[in-house]
Amino acid sequence: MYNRKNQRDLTRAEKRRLVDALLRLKRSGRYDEFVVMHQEFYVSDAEDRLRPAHMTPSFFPWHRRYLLEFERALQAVDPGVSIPYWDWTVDNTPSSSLWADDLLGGNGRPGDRQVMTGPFAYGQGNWRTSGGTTDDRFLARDLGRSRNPVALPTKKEVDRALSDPVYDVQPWNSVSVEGFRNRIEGWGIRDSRPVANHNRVHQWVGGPMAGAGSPDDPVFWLHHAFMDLLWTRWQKAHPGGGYLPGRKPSSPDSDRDRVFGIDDRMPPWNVAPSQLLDHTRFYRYV
Ligand SMILES: [Cu+2]
Repeated sequence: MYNRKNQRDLTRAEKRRLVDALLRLKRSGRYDEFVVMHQEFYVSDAEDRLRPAHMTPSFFPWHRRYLLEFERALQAVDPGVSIPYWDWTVDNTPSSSLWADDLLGGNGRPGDRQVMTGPFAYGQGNWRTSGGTTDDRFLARDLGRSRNPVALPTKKEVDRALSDPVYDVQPWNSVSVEGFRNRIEGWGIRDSRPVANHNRVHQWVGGPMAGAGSPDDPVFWLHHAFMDLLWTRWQKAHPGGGYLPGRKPSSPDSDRDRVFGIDDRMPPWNVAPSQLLDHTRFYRYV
């Protein structure tokens, strides 16, 4: 049992240890395996394949297990480290301490959006991204998306999602118009709703965070730890709610063989959502 802290409450020493552990995982090649895994499971609902990670009810449990695996890798390097969370409803500007030189470094420069400051700047020699579609190996960010500005979601927007008593609804994908899961995951492309909460944060950061190689930017872990924390808050607010669907949707639903019911085992770990509902077996949020 260990704690996950708000990143704004990390001490200097804790930031240093986290950064060191990230850099050591990168050097060993382990870090890039996690980027590849995220790309591999980034299946969209336009594809006729199993969909454990995105546009799907198992968005929360899949990412919980994914973060746990990553955290175990970090802790193999330094047992005192855990993944902090970034509450972007509060730390919502490019001048938040998150983006300082002692943690994640700052915004990308104009032009190629290359991050020039902090431990993950290409020029420091310790961070090559692996998931990009171009040959560029530098970490890029475009905080606020300069060409087509976008704002981080507000507490009000998050609270609206948290107040939905239903976990997820048919058709269990990116066009589910109600339900906590897609209100937080935030797909809005196909039915002209604005991109919301989780997805809007990926857009706001830009660079690799805007695509399937998003874990190439270490802020990914802090963002998804906050998603995980929001899931715990929703569970607490709606004790009778629970994960849905209880079973795979039955025929003729086209998503029958693509989404995971509560006891269906998710790749690549072969664990079911039901085994991941209680985070207090692993860690606590403080
Ligand atoms: Cu994400």
